[in-house]
Amino acid sequence: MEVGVTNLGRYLLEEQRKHPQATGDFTLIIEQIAFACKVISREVNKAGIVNILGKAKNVNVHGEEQQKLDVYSNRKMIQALDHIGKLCAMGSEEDEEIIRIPDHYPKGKYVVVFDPLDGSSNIDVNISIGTIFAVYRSISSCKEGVEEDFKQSGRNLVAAGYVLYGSSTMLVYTAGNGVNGFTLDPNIGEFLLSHENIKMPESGKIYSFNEANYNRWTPEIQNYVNCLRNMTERQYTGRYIGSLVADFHRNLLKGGVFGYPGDSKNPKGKLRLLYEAIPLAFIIEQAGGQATDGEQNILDIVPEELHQRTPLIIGSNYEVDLYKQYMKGEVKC
Ligand code: P6P
Repeated sequence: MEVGVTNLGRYLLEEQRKHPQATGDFTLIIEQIAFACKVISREVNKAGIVNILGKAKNVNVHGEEQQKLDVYSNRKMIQALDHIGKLCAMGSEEDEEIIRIPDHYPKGKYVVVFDPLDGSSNIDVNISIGTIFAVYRSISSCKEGVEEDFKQSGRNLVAAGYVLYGSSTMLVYTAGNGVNGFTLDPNIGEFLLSHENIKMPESGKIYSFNEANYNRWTPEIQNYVNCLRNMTERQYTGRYIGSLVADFHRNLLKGGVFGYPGDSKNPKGKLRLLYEAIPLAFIIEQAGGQATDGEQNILDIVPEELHQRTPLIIGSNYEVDLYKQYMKGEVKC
């Protein structure tokens, strides 16, 4: 498809036409997510001007002080989706409980989970942040008992994507037929196809770990990172932004590995399975890479509760395969 003049709406319609049974429900969901993220982008890009910086009064489910933009972004995502009649329920990093569709709105056959503004601790220092989302088909009756809708592995995903609020605002998503990137032209308010059929390099030269956690890692993880650091034939460089979407997006385009493993203080690591690891794992697998928790493919893990954490090692096949070999003690540098 012609890059540069294809907007997201046209791309979605072209894709929809490839599926004769498609009703347009999915197309509308993605368009509404894109709309919410345009609104979020506007606020993120003026946060330094309008006094939207600083801490919101309350804290989120994880005891972290909610930045006002966190709260705002969460509200925008919910408002964009709750009334369209295509969803059975939603799940958000910012809400402890499942978000039900109000009774006065019709329900639909999809479930959407999202981290409305990941990396929010970076807002005040003007570092790129992002929205992460994933779309499932509902498997419940969608009356009560929708909890089971959120206990689906990534193998059931219909779509997953993220929006990166960086030097430009970019939406990257997959519906299981490759990964495509759309860059927001703020002058016309449209996401334009800019990165068609993104493919992850088989290997890279970037490793992205928070090495401040080094002393809490297992010896196997320490050996792996030391190996990358000392591998003279490949000359790795360390890059760590501390904003998952930004670290992920750089590696998706350039190759390499991002890791937030478990450690002696947080055995399950810090990142969330349902609305961080699984969506990114779906994207990376569609782009030719892979994601593991160290023992199994992230996409094979069935979530047991909305906010559970998981170790996440994600990136190019070479670096992730090497990690798995280190975890099994099969290799030493
Ligand atoms: P640490 C940001 O708070 C976040 O959730 C992710 O965006 C990021 O990858 C991670 O935490 C950074 O965590 O412990 O390295 O600051």
